[in-house]
Amino acid sequence: MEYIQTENLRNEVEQSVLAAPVIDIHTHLFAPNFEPLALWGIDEVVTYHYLIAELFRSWNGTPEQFWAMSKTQQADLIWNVLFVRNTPLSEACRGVVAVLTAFGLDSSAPDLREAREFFSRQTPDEHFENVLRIANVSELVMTNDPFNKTEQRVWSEGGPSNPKFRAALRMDPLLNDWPLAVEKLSAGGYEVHQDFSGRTVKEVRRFLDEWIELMRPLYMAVSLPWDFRYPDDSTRTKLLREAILPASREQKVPFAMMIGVARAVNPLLGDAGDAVGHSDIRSVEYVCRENPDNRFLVTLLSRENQHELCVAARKFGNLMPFGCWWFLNNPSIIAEITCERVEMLGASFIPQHSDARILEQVIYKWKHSRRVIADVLHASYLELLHDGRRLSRAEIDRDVARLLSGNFREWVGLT
Ligand code: RAT
Ligand code: ZN
Repeated sequence: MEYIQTENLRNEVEQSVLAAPVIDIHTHLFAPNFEPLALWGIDEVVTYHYLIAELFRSWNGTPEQFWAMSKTQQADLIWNVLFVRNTPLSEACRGVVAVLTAFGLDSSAPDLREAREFFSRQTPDEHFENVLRIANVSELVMTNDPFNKTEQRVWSEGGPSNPKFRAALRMDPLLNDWPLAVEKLSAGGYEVHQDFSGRTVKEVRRFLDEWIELMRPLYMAVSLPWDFRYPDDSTRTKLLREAILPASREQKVPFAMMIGVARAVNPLLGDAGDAVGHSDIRSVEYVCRENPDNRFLVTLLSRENQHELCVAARKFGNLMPFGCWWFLNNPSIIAEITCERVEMLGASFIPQHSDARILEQVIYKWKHSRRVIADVLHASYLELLHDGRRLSRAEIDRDVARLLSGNFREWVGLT
């Protein structure tokens, strides 16, 4: 067995992390045949909602003025304000720069003309493959809303045109807006009632089973508000306990909880108007304790919750922490979270997901995350060498493979 010398360690870890294909376990991307949901191209990249939020830090217009513009005008404005009149220092801005650079485009350009010409020459099927190849993403998981009309059409016609796009059955309407869900379920022929009377629970279960059969999702998922409590006397607890968790258990489809959103603190900004709140880790522990035969994927939005999540994962083998979500997806915070996870959990977690909404974003989100993950692993291995352990490249590759794909594959039973 050949062991790694300290001076070669950085190189070996970096090579390993760059070479390992990743499974991107949570995105908002869609295969090309989900058009118009499948977003790609420069105008989409530049009007990402993270950048819309940043526009209002440096532009004096109003949200009403912004929303009255066409997408092209919005992109031109954001480009001018955040990339020409200011240095694109923020993580979301830097991401656009990295995407342009990956395609050999000039990120210092005064306007988007050259980039628009480039993207208009791409054909979706090839371009999608090309982007996934550049990002070294082997498979990715979409966010699939069974109440969406386009989704219903695509799934009834046989599902994604590209098999690398896997499904996640998103439960938000059901768990976060029960009156609306009752309307939609009733319209779909399910016999459900606001007060849960009659066949309601059975019918919700029928709805879930039918969509699991159709989509073959790798997991079910919900984003939950920061003040989520379990159990309580809400319809959410009832639905979880009587329909969703039994379905998840019996069908062996893990349940993902993404907790910590404060929705629409500034509703004028649309998707850019959400914020963060501290969540209750006792509720996560309660769910895991009450349902030992269920598997959970959990990510929390508040930085202050991350240590608690690591502790909870040490107590519950059915809890898999994942990703540095949304406002946490910044290099300094990814470094901190990944470091504490390695120190408390070894390699038994899923360090990151991209949350990409626009195809090309996987290029920068994974470029940036891989770099931080490599830094953290390097520092951890260095400590291990100092403590006297020998280390081979095969061992590093084994850890990296677990982190970037193996843990998820095993958790969801993906072969
Ligand atoms: O990260 C985001 O783009 C958010 O707007 C949300 O989509 C969040 O990731 C979610 O899945 O709810
Ligand atoms: Zn998301």
